Amino acid sequence: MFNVGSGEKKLIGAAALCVVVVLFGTIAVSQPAQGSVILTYNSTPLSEAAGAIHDPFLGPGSVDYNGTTATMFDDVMVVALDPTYATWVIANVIVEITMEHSFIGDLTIKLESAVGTVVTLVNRPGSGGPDNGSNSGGAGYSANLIYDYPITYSDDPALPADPPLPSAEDIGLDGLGVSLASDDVVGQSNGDWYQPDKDTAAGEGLLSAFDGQLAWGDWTLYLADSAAFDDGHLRQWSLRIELVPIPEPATIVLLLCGGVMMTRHNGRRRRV
Ligand SMILES: [Ca+2]
Ligand SMILES: [Ca+2]
Ligand SMILES: [Ca+2]
Repeated sequence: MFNVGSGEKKLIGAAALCVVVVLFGTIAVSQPAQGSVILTYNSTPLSEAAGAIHDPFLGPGSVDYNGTTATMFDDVMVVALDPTYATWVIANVIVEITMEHSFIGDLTIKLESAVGTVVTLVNRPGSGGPDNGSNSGGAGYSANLIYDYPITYSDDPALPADPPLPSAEDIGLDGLGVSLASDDVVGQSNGDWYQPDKDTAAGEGLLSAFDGQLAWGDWTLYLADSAAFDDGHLRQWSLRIELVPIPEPATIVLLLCGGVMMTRHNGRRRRV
């Protein structure tokens, strides 16, 4: 049997209290659906000319995609601060893109959050080429995107998981895994919801990478075309952002408990 002094008893008591409070805090925090809010933002629609996505070899003055966002077509959308949720953080992001293109396998699309995290939504689906703008690795899928069939990118685990959303790398396949024809429309004869591309060389394929961030500020959609012939246009995109409150009570208790334990621990060491 251990002899426990009054100091140790207080320490054990504080630790036990912390465990209890943290447990309750964890339970509260593990229910993000309670008290979460979903905010939706739509970008300003672009004219045909303003939404033209650069196709390589278009001529003097053009900048070919080289794998950097600086060489991609970009469209910025402001997610303005909502004072009601100023300190809430991202729990989920879904993005819908309305565009047209006559060869989806040419496309690389990325989304950058307000704090600068870049996620690759799709990288030349059907092509094993690297994410560097080179036209190597074979042609991708030849099916088309049209304005009437927007495509949604999501890795929300709460969405139907049976079957799970297909990877955007398979966006040009029908339900049987067969390539769509070159004049078929993605989302018309196959699904219009996809998980971000897991094929990307950049390894940035999860929208959950935004979780825990503040949403306020400029979000940027980037698009690039890595193969000559066939091009397209962006018209509009939208963000569905789920926010949850920062788990303040549990966080504060955790910090307080940590401080108490450290103080007592250091105090004991100093007396030895
Ligand atoms: Ca690919
Ligand atoms: Ca086509
Ligand atoms: Ca092209």
